[in-house]
Amino acid sequence: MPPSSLRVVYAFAREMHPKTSDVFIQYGTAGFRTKANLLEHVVYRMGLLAVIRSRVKNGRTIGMMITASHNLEPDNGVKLVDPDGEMLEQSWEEIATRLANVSDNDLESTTEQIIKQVNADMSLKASVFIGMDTRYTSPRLAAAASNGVIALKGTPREFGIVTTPILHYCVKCRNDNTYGIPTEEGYYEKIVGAFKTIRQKLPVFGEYNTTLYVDGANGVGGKKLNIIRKSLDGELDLQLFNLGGNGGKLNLNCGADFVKVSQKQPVGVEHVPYQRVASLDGDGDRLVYYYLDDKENMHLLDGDRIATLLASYIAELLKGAEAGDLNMGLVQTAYANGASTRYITEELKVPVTCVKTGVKHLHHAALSYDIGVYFEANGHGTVIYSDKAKKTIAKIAHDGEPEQRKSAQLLLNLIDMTNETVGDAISDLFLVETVLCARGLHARQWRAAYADLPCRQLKVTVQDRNAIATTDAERRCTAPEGLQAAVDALAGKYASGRAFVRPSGTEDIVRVYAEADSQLAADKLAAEVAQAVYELAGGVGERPQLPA
Ligand code: 16G
Ligand code: MG
Repeated sequence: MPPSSLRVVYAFAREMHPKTSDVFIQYGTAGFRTKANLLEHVVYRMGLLAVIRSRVKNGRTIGMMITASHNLEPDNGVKLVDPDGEMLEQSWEEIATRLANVSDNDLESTTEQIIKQVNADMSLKASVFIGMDTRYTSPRLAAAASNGVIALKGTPREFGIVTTPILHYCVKCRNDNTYGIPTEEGYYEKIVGAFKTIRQKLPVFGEYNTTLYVDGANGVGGKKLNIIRKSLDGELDLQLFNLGGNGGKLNLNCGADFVKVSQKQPVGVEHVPYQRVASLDGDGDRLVYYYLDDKENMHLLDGDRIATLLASYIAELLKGAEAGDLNMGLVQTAYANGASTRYITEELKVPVTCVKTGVKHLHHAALSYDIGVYFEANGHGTVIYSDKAKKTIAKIAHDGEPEQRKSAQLLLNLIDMTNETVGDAISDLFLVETVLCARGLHARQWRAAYADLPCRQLKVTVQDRNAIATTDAERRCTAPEGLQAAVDALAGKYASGRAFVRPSGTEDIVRVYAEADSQLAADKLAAEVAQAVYELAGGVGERPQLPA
């Protein structure tokens, strides 16, 4: 494409998606995320970048997802999905940030520079899949994304309202047709189809019951489960709450993030003692479970629990299949409860890697195992299987002894049920339900595997959150001076005390995490560390209070 045709890039910007704000915006852990009214020009420009990226990848399809996940309704965001359905390559984050922040007048020349820098052949075809969540600002932003794609003569395809993981899945399938059919229906066929197949083989027994309550966070995940529910033929009795009607607000006092962070039950869900409830986030890529006991105490089953449940079942099947040469590992972040890490290494005897927050880091680390199980404590995660693992399991399923074959075939069904591109609440929900059913477990028994250390998370507002620098997978901080020593001294006062501090990648705040052997101790430790952050890292606003 001759540079002169880049003029249309400017024309679209000026006429339809002008930059109206000078606030600097950064491509963070999960793309750009801020107030929706500051995003239109950013999303338009990401449409441009998606086309350039598609051409650099020889015309393979790139994804764009319009969502702000678990944030409240006024926010929105955009992230790019690479051809294999994974997050945008990290080296492009800086390019995305640059393109998002230049003035409209410099947009044409910056676009040209980027095309040169990444060596994109602009004569190639380009294809971009666009999805959005249920926010009322999403359609407008999706249109801006399409215009960006069109401005550089790429081909946009709009998927409408889909979960983030469905979009990732479709991108992957479009570029690798052995993975599945790149449509929402193709996704249901594969994932729900595998669930139904496995249910035929595993009769319901023991303490497992087929009723599952679901908190849909008033977002897209619950809506999709409502479609799936009708095709489940009674294998699973989904009772859905927070589907977005009846004045329910997206992620407000409900959803996976609310449940995990506040450790409170969501609004809008009917409560029956000991009934297990699955809570999704707004864009359907996180899942946590919980139940209330007869005194209304909440018992949370978070991403750590899901990881251990899945890993132990996969290990059992691998043993049954006698696929001993396949190694499995688990990837967590600093937020993983210390008790879970101990259980995985000492009881399950599965190796654990700890990495920085953000799916791209977990996914990357999980690739180093034949079978990598990765989960953040917040409920974002999946299982990925190497080609070697898939081939070995398929071979045993075909040629093995009868008992080996049975286990290997179950593993193949599990692989089909898994969205390997990214953490997926719907796929994870079916995986969890499969393991609970296979083992005849009640949620209480699932929870009995180990006892969580009580924990607390807090936020602190500071002048510049980047003043906090971390190392060792965010478990220690190297700046500002004296902060780590203060954290060490505070944590040392409590039995099983552990705490860390990190700048958020999605909000302009610093996060504090603490755990200890009692809830009161964890609450105190978190508050004391928050005070240390406030004092040593330039806190603004009210000083954090100690618990009464
Ligand atoms: C994003 C990340 C999530 C991470 C969270 C941390 C992806 C797809 N999502 O939502 O994995 O846990 O950010 O947020 O990577 P924070 O940096 O604000 O704590
Ligand atoms: Mg999400």
